[in-house]
Amino acid sequence: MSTPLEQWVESVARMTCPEQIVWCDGSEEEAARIQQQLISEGHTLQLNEKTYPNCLLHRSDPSDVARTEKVTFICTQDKENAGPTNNWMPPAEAKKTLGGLFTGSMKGRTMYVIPYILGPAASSQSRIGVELTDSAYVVASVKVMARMGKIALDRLGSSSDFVPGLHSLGDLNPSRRYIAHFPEEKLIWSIGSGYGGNALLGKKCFALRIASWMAREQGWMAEHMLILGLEAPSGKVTYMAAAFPSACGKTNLAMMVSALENQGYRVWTVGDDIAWLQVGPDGYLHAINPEAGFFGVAPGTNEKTNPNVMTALRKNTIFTNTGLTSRNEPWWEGMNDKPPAGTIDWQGRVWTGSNGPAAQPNSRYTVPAHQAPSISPRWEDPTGVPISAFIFGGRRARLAPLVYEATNWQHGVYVAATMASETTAAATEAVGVTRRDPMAMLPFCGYNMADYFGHWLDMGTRIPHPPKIFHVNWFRKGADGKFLWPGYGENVRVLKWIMERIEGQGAATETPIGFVPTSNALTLDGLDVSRATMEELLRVDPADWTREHADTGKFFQEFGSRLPEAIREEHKRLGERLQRVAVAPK
Ligand code: OXD
Ligand code: MN
Repeated sequence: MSTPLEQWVESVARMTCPEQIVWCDGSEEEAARIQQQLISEGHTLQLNEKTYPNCLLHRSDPSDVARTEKVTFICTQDKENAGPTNNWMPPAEAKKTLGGLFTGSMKGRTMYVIPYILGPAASSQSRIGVELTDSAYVVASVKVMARMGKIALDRLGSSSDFVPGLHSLGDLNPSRRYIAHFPEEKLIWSIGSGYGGNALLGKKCFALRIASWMAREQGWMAEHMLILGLEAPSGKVTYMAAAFPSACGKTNLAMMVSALENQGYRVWTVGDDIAWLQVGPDGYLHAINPEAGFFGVAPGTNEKTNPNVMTALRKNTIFTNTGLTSRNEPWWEGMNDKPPAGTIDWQGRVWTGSNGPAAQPNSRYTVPAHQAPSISPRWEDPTGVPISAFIFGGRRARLAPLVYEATNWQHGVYVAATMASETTAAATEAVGVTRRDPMAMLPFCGYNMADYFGHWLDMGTRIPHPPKIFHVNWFRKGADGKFLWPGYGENVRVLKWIMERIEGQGAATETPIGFVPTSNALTLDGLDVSRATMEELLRVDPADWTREHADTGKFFQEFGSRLPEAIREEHKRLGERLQRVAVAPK
């Protein structure tokens, strides 16, 4: 008798017609074979064996370099369940359209069967997925990003409890590219793209879109969040999870070298992109990192912005779409001043400076998490780490103060639901436009966002010791257009204040938007930021916030009557508080 997995593999093979089927075991021998396969295909190079041992540079099709949200679909029976912020297709139509493209799509190719575990192998919070793909690059990447092969197959046994994900490169033509999710069936179909976020189905597709649906059904949370631990001089570690839209510095924050290390404050990395959270027997929300690697944005990464990752990526790393120096090393804008002479750009052309950047703006490194010097000793703890704070943030040149604290869970959910950010290169849409991005989940929520807000509100009633909720903005600019806050390792000063607030300390003033630190509440020793700049960083401008309030009101209208009453109530209260300060005598 064949297992449910074997039956599914057979049925997919009948549709896609691969030349051969390879079941991945996750061994080192297999990894070496896959590397050779990639190199022989001609789009992947081995990097300098001395300075970047066991590292590859992969060049993707130039039309296939980022997530394509326009062709990402949530295919629920009822359109309303996908909600106004997702693209929707009826499941039958999606099966027909994509089925047509999958038919015969693997002719002459190998179909790899990749069983993988999301989360620590020994954790009951972990889940199993299986990806079928005709891309060797996907196999090599999943090896870094998840626990894959025999370990997953052994855990699965003959069970049907896995999320199936079917992926084919198809012909890479953007007009025949689709990323379809069937949350009711817990199924993923993706065709026409080899880019990580579209093709590594365990990442955004399963760990966020499908998992967010499962989490609501089962009473847990799947969030687009880093997880870090802030160690205090006493040795106590306070864990925090933070959500920022794509390419807003989650990886850098999670791996930060603290500017207050000499005072005994140190940051430990548990995860850099996704958190799965469940209420533990101790009444705290416990987070695991479903991933085993970091798929980070390369440009802008350097010894100052993220020294830990610069150390981590010196071995066993896959670089995608970076430049290549004549020493056979990767190079990207922001690594140092200027590419060395003879650098080849991400499309394999000699870099001249006038034909675009050396590295594609969304070029990436894929690196095993355990290689980070900052990796937490608890990063694979099967029970996860207890979360004391949620931090939300975005790029806001003007509006939001450096940090503020929500007054309670319901208000915090409202703060998170009203998040917005200026867009980046992580998706193919226009860069630099302000868009609403609740909980940084806009592209990743697998169901109606109004119901997702409802799930957050509901979770608040189920967590005996809920995390406190904060909002940060590292990106505020002065009148001269320059960033006011130095960011990176200095962000630990904000984390320290957050930790103090959790402990019932940390000075703050109440404003219409929440608690903002007093201008002397942050530890600023050794930092050259004037008092005036600090005041500007912490300023809450009622006129700006009144405009913001109106804008969020418009966004919320999209959800009609499905928007939870508690969100409406918080919105109304913020409006009233803003009005009160506007009319208060100076
Ligand atoms: C990512 C993203 O790759 O959010 O993590 O786009
Ligand atoms: Mn992300």
